[in-house]
Amino acid sequence: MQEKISACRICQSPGVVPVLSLGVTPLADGLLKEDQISAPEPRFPLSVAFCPECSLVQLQETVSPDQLFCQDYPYYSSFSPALLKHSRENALNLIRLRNLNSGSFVIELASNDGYLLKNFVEHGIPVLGIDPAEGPARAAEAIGVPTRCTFFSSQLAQDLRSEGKAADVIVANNVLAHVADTHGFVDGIHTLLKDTGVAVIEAPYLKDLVQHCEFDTIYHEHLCYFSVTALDRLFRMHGLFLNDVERLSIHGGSLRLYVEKIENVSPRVTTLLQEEREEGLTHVRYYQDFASRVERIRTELRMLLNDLKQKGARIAAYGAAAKGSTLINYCDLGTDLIDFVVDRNTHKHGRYMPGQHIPILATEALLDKKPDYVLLLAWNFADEILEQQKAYRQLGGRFITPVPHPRVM
Ligand code: JHZ
Repeated sequence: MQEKISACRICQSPGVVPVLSLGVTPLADGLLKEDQISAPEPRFPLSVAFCPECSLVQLQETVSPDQLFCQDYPYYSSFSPALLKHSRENALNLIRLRNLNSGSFVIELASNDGYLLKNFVEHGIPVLGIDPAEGPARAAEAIGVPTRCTFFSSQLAQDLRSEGKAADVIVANNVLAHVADTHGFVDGIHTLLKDTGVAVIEAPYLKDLVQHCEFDTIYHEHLCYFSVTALDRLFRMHGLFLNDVERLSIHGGSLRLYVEKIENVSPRVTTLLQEEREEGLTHVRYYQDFASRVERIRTELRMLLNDLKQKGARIAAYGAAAKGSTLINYCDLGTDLIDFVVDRNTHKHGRYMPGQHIPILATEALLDKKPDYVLLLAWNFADEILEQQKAYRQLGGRFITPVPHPRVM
């Protein structure tokens, strides 16, 4: 099921302007089992638009959340050591800054397999995770992170409030962009937050996406691509204030937002708002050459891989990431070019990449099969992966990064 928006997801203005189309693609996390590869796969248009009124960059289509996130969702945060480290530092920092203790309450929206909340549990701080994906939610429970397996909404927030629950800290990482009912979600945060509480939210930063041409992070799960300008307006519509912001390098460049009920805006927020205005993120012109830069990456990447293939090279890929699915489908990289994809996530092994049906194997396959080149689909974890694959590289194996320009590393 899919619906096309008729107005901006935040300000409801009808005049959104299309800026990029990535064609009609399968669902990025819809990894296939062996018995599914001969059946037709659902495919949906993947096109991005800009709202001149509130500056929100957004997908024009909404695929049903049940289809995207519930059963069989293969993303488990804990398979990425760098993400675990990043999340632990975030948790320890919050414990210190907010003086959290056994009398506090931390709620995480999209808590996945408990990768972050486990750090609060370890310090005796009561927590609740909320996540609709069954497998990851079960994994969280198994490590002692209480989890409700459901979508977060304004209704759920009201239900929790009537159970007497209210949060000192709400964490919501890489989920705000995923929700179709953006207003219901933010309203729910307002309901669930104590008057003195803080919501700490991470989301990929639109400016990094455009500057580094990270077009592969566009897929049906990501409905919004946020600037500080659009976020500031969104929170104010719900009586919340974006009081502080940090820029992070995770996932190709993200924002960490500190949102509260009492207005106390730091100069870091005003500086970013001003920079966005000066650099033009609030105007459609900023996005107009994006589509041609994306096309150039496709042409250059196909040329590079075809050239290597013609010279007799064997090519694999690393990371059965959602962004990898956008990349291989938009660039039409199939089994004629890429023999297999490796990934550490055991839930992905034995499956096939959506659309192109490239098999997914354990990372040991790189040493077993010794491909000459590996296309780095999870380029956002390049440092960690290159370090981890030292043995393969010492045998002469080379990595290729697709963005911001395809090149052999
Ligand atoms: P990764 C995810 O997207 C999920 P994806 C989600 N859609 C989102 O919003 C973004 O993050 C922000 C593997 N790996 O995390 C694990 C190794 O095998 O970049 C993953 O399968 N070895 C909610 O899926 C994949 O690569 C490693 O050493 O695009 C990385 O996927 C490491 C570090 C990762 O994001």
